[in-house]
Amino acid sequence: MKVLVWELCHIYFNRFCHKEKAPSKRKMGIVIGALVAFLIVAAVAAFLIWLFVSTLSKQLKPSTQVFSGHMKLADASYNQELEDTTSNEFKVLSDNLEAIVILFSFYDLFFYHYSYYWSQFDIPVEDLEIEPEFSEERVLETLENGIKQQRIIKTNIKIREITSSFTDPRMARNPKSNECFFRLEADEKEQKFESPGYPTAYPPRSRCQWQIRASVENVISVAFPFFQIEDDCSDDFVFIYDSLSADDSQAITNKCGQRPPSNPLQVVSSGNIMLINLITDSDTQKPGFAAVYKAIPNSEAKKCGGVLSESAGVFTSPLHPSFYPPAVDCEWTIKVPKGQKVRVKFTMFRMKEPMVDIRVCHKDYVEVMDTKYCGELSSLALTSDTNVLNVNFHSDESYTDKGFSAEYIAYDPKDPCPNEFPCASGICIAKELQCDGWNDCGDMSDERQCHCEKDQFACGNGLCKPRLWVCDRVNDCGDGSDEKQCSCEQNEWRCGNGVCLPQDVVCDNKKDCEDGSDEASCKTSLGICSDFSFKCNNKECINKVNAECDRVNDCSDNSDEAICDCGTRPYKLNRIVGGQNAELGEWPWQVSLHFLTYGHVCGASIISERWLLSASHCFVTSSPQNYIASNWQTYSGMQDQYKQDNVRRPVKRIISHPDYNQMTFDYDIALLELSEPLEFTNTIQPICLPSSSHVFPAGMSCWVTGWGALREGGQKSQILQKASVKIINDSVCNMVTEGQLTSRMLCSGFLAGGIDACQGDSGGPLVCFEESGKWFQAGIVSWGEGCARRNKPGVYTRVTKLRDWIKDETGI
Ligand code: 4AZ
Repeated sequence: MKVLVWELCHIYFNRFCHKEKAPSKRKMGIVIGALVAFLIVAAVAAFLIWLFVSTLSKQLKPSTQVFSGHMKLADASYNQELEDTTSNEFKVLSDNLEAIVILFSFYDLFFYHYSYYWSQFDIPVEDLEIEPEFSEERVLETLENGIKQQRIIKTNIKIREITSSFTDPRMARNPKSNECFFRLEADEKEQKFESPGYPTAYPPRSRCQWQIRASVENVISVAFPFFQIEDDCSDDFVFIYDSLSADDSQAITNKCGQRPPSNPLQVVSSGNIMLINLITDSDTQKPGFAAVYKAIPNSEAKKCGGVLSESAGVFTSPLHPSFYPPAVDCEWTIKVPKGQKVRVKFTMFRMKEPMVDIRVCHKDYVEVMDTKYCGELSSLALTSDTNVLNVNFHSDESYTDKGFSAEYIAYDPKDPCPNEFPCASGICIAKELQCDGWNDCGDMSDERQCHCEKDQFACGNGLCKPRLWVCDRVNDCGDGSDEKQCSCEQNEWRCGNGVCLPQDVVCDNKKDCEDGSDEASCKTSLGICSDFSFKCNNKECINKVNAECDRVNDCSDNSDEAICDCGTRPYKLNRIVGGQNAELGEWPWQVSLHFLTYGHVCGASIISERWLLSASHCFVTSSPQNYIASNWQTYSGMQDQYKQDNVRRPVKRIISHPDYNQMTFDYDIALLELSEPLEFTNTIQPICLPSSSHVFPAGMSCWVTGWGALREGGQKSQILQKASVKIINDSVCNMVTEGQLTSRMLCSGFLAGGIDACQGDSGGPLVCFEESGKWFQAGIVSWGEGCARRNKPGVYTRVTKLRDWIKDETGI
């Protein structure tokens, strides 16, 4: 303890060195520093991994700062004897190290354990108040000064490299304790380990570590076939390091939540060591994880790059879709015949790291033609200037991710897109999509320099948009010009359909505009009830858009937030760009309805354990058989029609809306009561039903899902499909459906065509994600003229209009 004061002077410079401070030792708060050393299996150089813990303890509020890092020992070859703390080899090395580390100015150093090197400090409480920061920089600076001074002492050990970073104090393990600590040796055979209490539940406040090592020419691969940790990463999480200490500069990843089997966590180290930490603080009981680990040859794990000279091909980051290893560099040279060029399209791109500015990409990146790309990109397509294109991939020492998968193709620059339109980004799109008002290229190049047709509006910025879209309250041009000429006089209010009314009609508790827009968001008219207010159970009215389940208690009886266990998907999902196959658990409210021996016929959505929502036209047909409940089976938690891992429930009762009209498809809604309740799981969850006042505005992007036909007149899909579609303005919708729209219907899709629901999707949900973090069902797939045709969007049953009927029939 005595030397400690001197030591702190060194770290904290001279502010602590006043002599009168020294006697206050007894009043000192406790500052513990631990140096943890581990000698790693390395042929020519050994590393010293250290963990420095300082507990800054004020009388009532102790706080802990943990610094960890590693030192690389040059010229100290690895020797098995070093594993044994009683061996002479260990003693010699530790004595030498101690001599050096003392110069680092940390005191009370001693070896505790065969693998740990540890030290402890106290800092006077009053000094803590004087000196603000016990910073990463200061610790590192002190350590580096020590290295400089090591030259003057006679030892045959050289420290070549040293790192220091702040670490979550929960990651500091008492080296004397073997509680929940495991040392694993990886070899080519896959072996298993599990979190404590798996698969029932891990205990709260666990601090577990798995140190994995392999022989020197290998790296370590760890996959988690099962992973279910609490959703909030600040309480419970798994932290994986490319090191044997919790050194943030060597972090591979930090994960919590649940992962479906289609998106397992799979990580690889850069060398022959890895540390896995499990921290659990919450009392929430989750099953934890099951993991498998093995050693893979270094050369195999980091194999990447090369010359690609085929006219088309695919290349990926190392080990994709598993996480790529840290510290890897790859270069691909795509070389196609002279006169041709190369187009590269990234079908998946994910290199996300904390604290990285994606405009700079100073950590992991892909570099193409002098530009670095990182983060998560949904569309990246590039074209070369010549017949050669170099693609470089770099991963640094910390944090890795799934990486990328890319397709390339050689093309003739004179005709880059035979029979298609060439976007500036290099991708090709159908010719008809040029100048149709939609940004199909993703870079707007298909919408520039267009000559606007008669039925198109010339935007101020040179774009052409369908005239139908003018004054629809959606800024389609991007510069607002399509909505400008629609404005009313200064003291007037413009309704959704363009009609101008005096300003005082707004929030006067009377619906003046046909679409009710004058009463839709009247925050100030507290308590006044209109058709557009949210009605609390106690009859109070909330004049706020989409007040239900938005995590704000608006009703004094809290009924707006009472039934909100819905609209969430427990699984953390892959985001693969391009594909339209849904993942298992991505749409956990989606149900497949099978009829007699016909297999899948219609879709439905789960609204409670006992009730499904679907379309009347699936049940009310020319055949009475369709209305017999026992002829139907429901499958929940399904993604693949041919897989059996789903939950079957027979139907007890079908309730079709009494006003359903077989001719017009008005009131196309039905409820199915299940004969046995569902149990909610990761893949089976209810969707939120919107209140009757919920607004899904025109232009909003929503998702439609189903196993319906992949194109008009085509086969049904085996794998659940998803499509992002936009809510279409009602007057536009009425126009394109030639007046067939009723107030129980809404349109969604694209006037340009191409994306739509189709036969077999009927009864399935159209769902929209709200800012509150929940999914709400806006529509039920109902009808449309064909599928994905131009100016023929899908028509859906408007759930908000039939919300009260659902409540009357089911109580939900
Ligand atoms: C159908 O026949 C169907 N394009 C469903 C949706 C649409 C068309 C047809 C919308 O079930």
